[in-house]
Amino acid sequence: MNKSFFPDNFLWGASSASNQIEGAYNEGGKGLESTDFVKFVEPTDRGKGETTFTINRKQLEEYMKNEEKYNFPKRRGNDFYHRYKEDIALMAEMGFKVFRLSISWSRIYPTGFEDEPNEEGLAFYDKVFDECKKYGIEPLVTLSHYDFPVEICTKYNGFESRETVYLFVKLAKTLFERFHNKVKYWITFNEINMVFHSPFACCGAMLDNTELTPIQLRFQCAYHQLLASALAIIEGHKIDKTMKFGNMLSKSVYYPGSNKPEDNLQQQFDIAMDNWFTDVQCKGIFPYYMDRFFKEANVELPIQVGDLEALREGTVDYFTFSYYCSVLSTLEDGRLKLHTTDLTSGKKNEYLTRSDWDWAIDPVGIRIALHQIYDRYRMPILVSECGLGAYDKVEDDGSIIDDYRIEYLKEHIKQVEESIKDGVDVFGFCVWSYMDIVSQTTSEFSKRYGFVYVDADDYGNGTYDRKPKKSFYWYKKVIESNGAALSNK
Ligand code: BGP
Repeated sequence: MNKSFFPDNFLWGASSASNQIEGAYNEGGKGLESTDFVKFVEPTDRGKGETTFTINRKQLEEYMKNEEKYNFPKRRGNDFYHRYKEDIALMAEMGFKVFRLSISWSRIYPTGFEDEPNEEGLAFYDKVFDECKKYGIEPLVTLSHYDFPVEICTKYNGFESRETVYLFVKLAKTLFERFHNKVKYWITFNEINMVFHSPFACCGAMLDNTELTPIQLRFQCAYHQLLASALAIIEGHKIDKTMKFGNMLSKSVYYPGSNKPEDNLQQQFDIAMDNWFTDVQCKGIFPYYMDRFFKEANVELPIQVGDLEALREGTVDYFTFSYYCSVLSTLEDGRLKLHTTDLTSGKKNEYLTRSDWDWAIDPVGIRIALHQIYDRYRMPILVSECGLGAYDKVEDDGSIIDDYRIEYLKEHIKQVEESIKDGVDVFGFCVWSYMDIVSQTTSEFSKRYGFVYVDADDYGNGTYDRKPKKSFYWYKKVIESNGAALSNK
């Protein structure tokens, strides 16, 4: 067997988000959340004004009035709420050391505005953490992963308002006080920089529910999340010094679209925009180049007295990021621009193959990402998401032979190992996802990421029974051997 270069106690596992797995959207005292109103759009209708990731105020009102007319898959998830015991037992069978999950805000504070938390919601997560503990699995908890009590969206336009910062800190304090003995690792916001793509998904803000320009709205929401993250970390450290807090970045690796200096400049700009978030979260400072950008884009950050001190104090203890693919940066019309489109648009890299959903497959990119991050921040890093969404086929004998997923993961994890050999401090790797779950961007069930097949379709048909795929047994061996068996079939 090959030698392993992964450190002892390396956190092997997988990730999830409450709105994509739990279902039970109206059980246990839970309030309605933003993702309960993101409908399924038939693939043939996509791109015809029908968005799958973002909704506006007008749509939200229609969906609230006529709920029964639409298919909202995130209300169903994969039924984790009822099957968490079975699911965590499967994770344990694979040998997971860590399970990343998020807390549904509206399970704890149904509208966000209550003074007292919903005990039934807290009790549910208590049971989940206890179940993890039973198998020695470390829970890694994201406080906010793309879901917001819907009243915060309609009333405050999500993180446009500073009031939402305080509601979030109230949530964070409640969770830290309740769970500090059960949860050591926390992440404040999932993919904080995705506000460029979807202010609704990332911050609960709708572009037609505001007086602000789209760019002011994006940066105002982002600023408020950075502040909320820092304030939560300050509170967390006061409650229990042993808790560790991480940021999270959606890390697309940018390559220049050509060797034209202008494309290199755009690439540098794209990286710089991501660094704006992480410089604040990791170093507590704003990078120098943003002053000019804000001035020219007419953006004003709503900084108040005491904020800068809080941002300096509430920095993170470790770095996390999701990585799925690389993208090409090209400068068009001679103007540097913010990357607000999705991962499939723009020029395609001729050297890379693409997934069923047209995302470039680029294992070397994750090594580049790890170096870019470590070189700038010198912090322990955990890869909080990486995986392949694909159509899976159930064979006549019931098996699911997902060799393409094994290949994808194998090549990416090998590159993580290379970076460890290079000297990067990586302490964990979470695959997206542990089993099939509802897709975040398209709300499909047929975009499958898991080691375990779930018998469900885009419309909620199926038994929701679980069945390990071939990759399940492969990952089990990888974990058992602490990475030494990576190349095995
Ligand atoms: C990330 C999100 C996840 C997840 C993943 C895959 O951006 O943090 O929630 O779903 O992307 O995306 P999708 O489900 O759209 O394929």
